[in-house]
Amino acid sequence: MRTQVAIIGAGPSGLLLGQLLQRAGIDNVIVERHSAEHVLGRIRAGVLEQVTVDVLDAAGVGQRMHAEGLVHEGFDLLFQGQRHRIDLKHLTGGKTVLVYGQTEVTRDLMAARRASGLRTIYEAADVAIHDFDGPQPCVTYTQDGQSHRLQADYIAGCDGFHGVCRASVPRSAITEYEKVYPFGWLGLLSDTPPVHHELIYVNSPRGFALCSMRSRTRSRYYLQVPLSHTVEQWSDQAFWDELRRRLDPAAADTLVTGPALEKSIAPLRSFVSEPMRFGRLLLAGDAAHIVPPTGAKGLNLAASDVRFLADALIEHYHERSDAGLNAYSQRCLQRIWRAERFSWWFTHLMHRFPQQDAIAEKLQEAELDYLVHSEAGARTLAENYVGLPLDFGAPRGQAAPPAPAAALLAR
Ligand code: FAS
Ligand code: PHB
Repeated sequence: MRTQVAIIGAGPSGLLLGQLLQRAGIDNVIVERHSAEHVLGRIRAGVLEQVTVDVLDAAGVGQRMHAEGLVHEGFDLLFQGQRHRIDLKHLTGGKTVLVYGQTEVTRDLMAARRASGLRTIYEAADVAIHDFDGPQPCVTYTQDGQSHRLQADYIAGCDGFHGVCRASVPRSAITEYEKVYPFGWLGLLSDTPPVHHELIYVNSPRGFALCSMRSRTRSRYYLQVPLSHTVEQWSDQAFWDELRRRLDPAAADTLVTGPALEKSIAPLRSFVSEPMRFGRLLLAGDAAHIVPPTGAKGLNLAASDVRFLADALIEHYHERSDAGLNAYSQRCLQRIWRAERFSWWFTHLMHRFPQQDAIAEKLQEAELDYLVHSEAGARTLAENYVGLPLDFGAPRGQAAPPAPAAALLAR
């Protein structure tokens, strides 16, 4: 079998890249180790930046997102028992975020891929990548006991943090930066109306909590828990009782509880691998970086990687130029490190760290107090939360990045 681009992983990165390339007439095959149902069953991100919305529109999968997604113009910070609204729209000159779950994004991308007729190989075992430092890379895998080989011009490593692609790069060719946080997020999904019409980020003496949502009838809540905890030790009732203890009285009194549709504990880490290109292998999304979910950046960073990668591959095939491929790693990493810094800062601001001493708690409260009383302070939080522009930090006068090539071609 042969294709132009072999994509490893059918999560949002792989599916979005496949769709952008297909719309530009570039053949691609996705090789995924799990079933589509398994991929859809993972409950993850909930908040989309405008940059991500634009890329999904360029991929032709924006219809349901715009119909069902919830435009959010702000969120609340809750600390010392008081709620303070961060007015994103006012502080950023009109920008907002869209609440639309990663599961739905993935579902929309899967539907578009089925309609495109492109090949997606699910439940592929023993996936391995070869010769990506030469002109003829290939992917091997087994399925139904048969061995298969997929020749390609390029391999896109969209296989997440635990994937095979980054692991296949010689250690001497890659640098990894990592910080593991001493707590996890216990998440619960329920068919109950959200406790508030916007998100509430909580810094309480008992730890962090987040009140989020997937729709006006489906809620997503998180509690900071010690790394030693397992999901089995948290009954639904225990979850709701602890969430109430971390909320202000008004929210605690109006919280609607119900059975968990899903409950899981996610570890928190900051992770970046550099560079992101190794010959004809290019990494995108969680395969190259991880952020603590506090700043809602994981899925959004994956989308901007994919936009840069699709633009570069389209430029290679349509304009016979490798400028985009040569600049890919540097363009992604500049945006990645800014999101890593914001996610690290927001995580430190909102969580209680084990052995956190009294002064650390007072300094946290002082920073929160400053943020909610200073327009300048709140603006730094808001502009990072809605997502920095793609050309942020470009030398003055340098043109904004071109519209996604796929979007131009789609017109
Ligand atoms: P993904 O990990 O989503 O997808 C990678 C795909 O590659 C998977 O389908 C996997 O099965 C496949 N794969 C792996 N190894 C393979 C192999 N050897 N061969 C073939 N296929 C292989 N982000 C937020 O913004 N907010 C959140 O609240 C949030 N919560 C999260 C909770 C958890 C538990 C995790 C793990 C992540 C969370 N994230 C969150 C981040 C998440 O949304 C990611 O940023 C997003 O899934 C990135 O998408 P991908 O890069 O496609 O990686
Ligand atoms: C979510 O809804 O899953 C979510 C929202 C905002 C975050 C993290 C997770 O910062």
